[in-house]
Amino acid sequence: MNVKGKEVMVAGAGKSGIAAAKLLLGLGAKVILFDQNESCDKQRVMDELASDNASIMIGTPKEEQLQQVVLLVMSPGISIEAPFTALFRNNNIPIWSEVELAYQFGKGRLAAITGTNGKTTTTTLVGEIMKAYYDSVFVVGNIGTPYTKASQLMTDDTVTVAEISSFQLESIVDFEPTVSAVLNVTPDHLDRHHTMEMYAQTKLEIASNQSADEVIVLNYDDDITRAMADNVRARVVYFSRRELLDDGVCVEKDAMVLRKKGNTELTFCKLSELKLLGVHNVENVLAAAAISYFMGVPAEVIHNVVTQFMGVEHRIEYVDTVDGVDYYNDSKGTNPDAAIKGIQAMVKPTLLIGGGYDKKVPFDDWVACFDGKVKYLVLFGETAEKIRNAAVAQGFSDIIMVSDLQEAVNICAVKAEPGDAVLLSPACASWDMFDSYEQRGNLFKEYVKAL
Ligand code: UMA
Repeated sequence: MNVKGKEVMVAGAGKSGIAAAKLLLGLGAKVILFDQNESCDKQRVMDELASDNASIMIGTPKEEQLQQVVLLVMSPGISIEAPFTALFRNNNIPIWSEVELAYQFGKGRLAAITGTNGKTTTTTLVGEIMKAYYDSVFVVGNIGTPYTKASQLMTDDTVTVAEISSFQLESIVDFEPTVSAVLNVTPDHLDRHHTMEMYAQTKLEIASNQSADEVIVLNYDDDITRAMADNVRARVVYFSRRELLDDGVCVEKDAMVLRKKGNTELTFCKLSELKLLGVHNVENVLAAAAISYFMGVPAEVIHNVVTQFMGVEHRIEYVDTVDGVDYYNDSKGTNPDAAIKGIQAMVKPTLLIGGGYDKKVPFDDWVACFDGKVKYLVLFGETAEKIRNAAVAQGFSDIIMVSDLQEAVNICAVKAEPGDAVLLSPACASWDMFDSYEQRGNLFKEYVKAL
């Protein structure tokens, strides 16, 4: 689509909306940004865009404002079911997600990674591997840097590594990764996607335009992702932590290997060489090795990077030891499955801080994984009551209700004994009380440092 001189609307004036608007302005479009939040700082947005071809309005557009509009670009935080989208559909105006816009005007090859959990670690690791082998590499998407920020900097030799959320996949059109990956699908974002079937279907959109000469990396150990193989055109490469696959990337004795037709072709690394903790990270490294290998990176380069990789911020991140108590920040544990990985990685008696924005998912499986390890469960936020009920129903009653994160940290410091651990792993998004999981994690670290 040629947008030069044309009117394009962008929904949402957050990170994605601003980056999308800047890309469109660079392409010569006239951009009308709109945001439904009354407290959106219009001046700040206009200062950032710094263009006479940009304008911003609060609220949603009216029919009469759409006369000249050729495209609507959606920020990921806004559902494709938002009532205003009907107006655009009725006027036959295409609706693209911000990642579709980035893809349309980007260049080079793309590795796109989705899944409920492990996306950020896997994307970061694939990014590191790519940077060790290729000259022009961008790591973008849900990880925090909008994909549209990089589009105009790309060349035909660029490799883009994109973390892609289900939100971003809702309105893709031509988006076509060279290698895609779906790491796992467990309950999350059901307030937006309604059912697990619709959530999984949205995740599988990542492969909807891939052809037989492209690759999709799927988790063999997850029933939902394993079955996705039946509904894709791309060549399927499975990874498995649990089974010795005839074809795929898996664990053989103490090594991560690539197998073809029942034979071991090559070894990526030994498990004992990894610096990352937890079995979930074995899965992330298997996936990263598979994605990178099929993006053309030799096994020895993959070996060098995965054996040096230390993990990402806000994911079971060691913060400090205060009075003999270890504090860990797992603010990125934003759903029950991620939080299960958090508690499973703990080796000491743990005071667990949880609760947050209500995504309408059950907490029973999380509580079932406490496994005698949780000394106290400290709860705050929108879901505190719901989690307390789930815990009590399973006979767990060492629960402390607090009003905010600061109080949670303080009470943990009082209750913990030397040799214990305190883990912030909320099993919920942060949006009831914070802007983002990063803000929540950074505040946790500040409160710990101030103890
Ligand atoms: N807004 C509306 N109407 C709505 C909802 C939001 O107008 O119905 C406006 C808000 O007022 C705000 C703007 O939209 O001004 C925010 O847009 P956004 O929610 O899309 O947030 P961005 O700042 O653009 O950040 C987004 C991703 N956020 C979400 O998907 C909610 C970031 O993922 C991502 O890093 C960033 O784009 C860059 O690509 C964060 C996230 O929480 C980490 N993702 C979810 C997750 O990982 O579980 C999916």
